[in-house]
Amino acid sequence: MKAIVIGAGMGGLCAAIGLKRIGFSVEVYEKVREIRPVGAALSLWSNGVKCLNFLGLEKEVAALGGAMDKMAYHDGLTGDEMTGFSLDPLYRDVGQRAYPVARAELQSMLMNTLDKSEVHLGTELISIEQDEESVTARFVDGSSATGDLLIGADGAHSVVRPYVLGKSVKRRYAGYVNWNGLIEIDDSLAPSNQWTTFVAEGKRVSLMPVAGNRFYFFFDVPLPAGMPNDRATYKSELKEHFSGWAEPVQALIERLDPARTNRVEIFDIDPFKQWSRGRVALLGDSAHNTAPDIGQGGCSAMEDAVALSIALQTNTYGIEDALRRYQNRRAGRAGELVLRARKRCAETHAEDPDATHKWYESLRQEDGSRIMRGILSNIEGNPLD
Ligand code: URC
Repeated sequence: MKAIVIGAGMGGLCAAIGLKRIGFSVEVYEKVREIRPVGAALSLWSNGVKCLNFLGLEKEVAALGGAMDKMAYHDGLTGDEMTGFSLDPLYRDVGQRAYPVARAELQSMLMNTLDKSEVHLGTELISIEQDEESVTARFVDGSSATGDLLIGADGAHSVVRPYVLGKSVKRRYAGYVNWNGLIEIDDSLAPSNQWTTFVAEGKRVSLMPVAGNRFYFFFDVPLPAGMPNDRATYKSELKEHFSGWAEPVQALIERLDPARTNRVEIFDIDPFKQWSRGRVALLGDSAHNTAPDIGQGGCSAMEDAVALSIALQTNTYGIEDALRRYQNRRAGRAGELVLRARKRCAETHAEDPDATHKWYESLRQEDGSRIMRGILSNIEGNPLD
């Protein structure tokens, strides 16, 4: 059996690794010559880590993960701690730590797990054809690839998605801009083993440890879409948006390197249930483009990869049946996470200022149990609980 995977992002590579493990041969096709993720890092909550463990990458992911032992919220303006607690009870409940990781490092670790000959960079898909026997992908350069199935792991702007759905879907602007990057850990910014978030005015600033003595940082600011994106003004814009905020936030803005900071307008897509068409199925952002507000986008793609290999391990009734079972197993859960992220996004970014004010008040009463219950409910329901 041969699988054609379109897209060499995290989802596509994990799918290829999973399919190889069940004996499929794989060919991955990626349109760009070099993958440049839009985010500097990402949260691998315990469900994502379990998926990588299942794919045989336990040691590798642990080596990339930051020591996120604790979590805290601070008032962005005064700097006062609103709540702070150990994440250990959560990790014990689910049987696995979480690992924030640098995206580029995760990407190259996954890439190195495959043979070089299995990944074709700079090969852009233009069309798909299938019949009872096989599926063929045709590429811009005139080449083509034929296999038993095709996985569309080609991201938020997927070309495979309209093929599967028979129509295009619109992305929805989530209402905020996210600046993100990596910075050397320094205790004057936040404790080195803590996920620290400063909140006020419907904005937030967050620092998460990743391996190599670095924090992943991100700033969220509710803003209209389509404003100019100019590196030269990142610092002055952030200084203005966060004027009057606490000292660690000012120090972070001062120290960040605009040349290596990303500015991303955040979009998501209304969940949809049709992920497969015959021998073709969607996976990762092409199937469930989410806002990053619960840190589940990458994890969900990894869950897809594991569920796909589990579904395809049994193909008594053929590939189409296995892909339909994969779709039926995944679409509900992944869609639910998209909607949860949307809900958290609304509360964090003051879509309703009163609700956000109430949330700030509740953080001051929080001992960690309510927040950990929320995170737990995102983690549970994964294919490897
Ligand atoms: N929660 C996360 C978030 N990760 O676990 C993450 C968030 N990354 O709210 N936001 C973001 O950009």
